[in-house]
Amino acid sequence: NVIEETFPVEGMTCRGCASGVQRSLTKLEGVKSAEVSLADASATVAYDPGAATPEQMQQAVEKAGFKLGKR
Ligand code: 9UX
Repeated sequence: NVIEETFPVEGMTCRGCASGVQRSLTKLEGVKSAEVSLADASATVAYDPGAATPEQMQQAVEKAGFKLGKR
């Protein structure tokens, strides 16, 4: 089971930031793919809700230096 959700992302100022957010999300178990938009300040994540939670994504993104908000 894979669902797709879009979350707001705070703090991205360049394309490198967006890559960093994408990398930290896709490293997570249960995250299938992540599409991060610098222009929209958002991350669209395809994930298995039984294997990954938005809370885990928030922690991973925070470690990378950014903030993932609630959808
Ligand atoms: Mo460069 Mo974007 O440090 O943080 S990747 S501004």
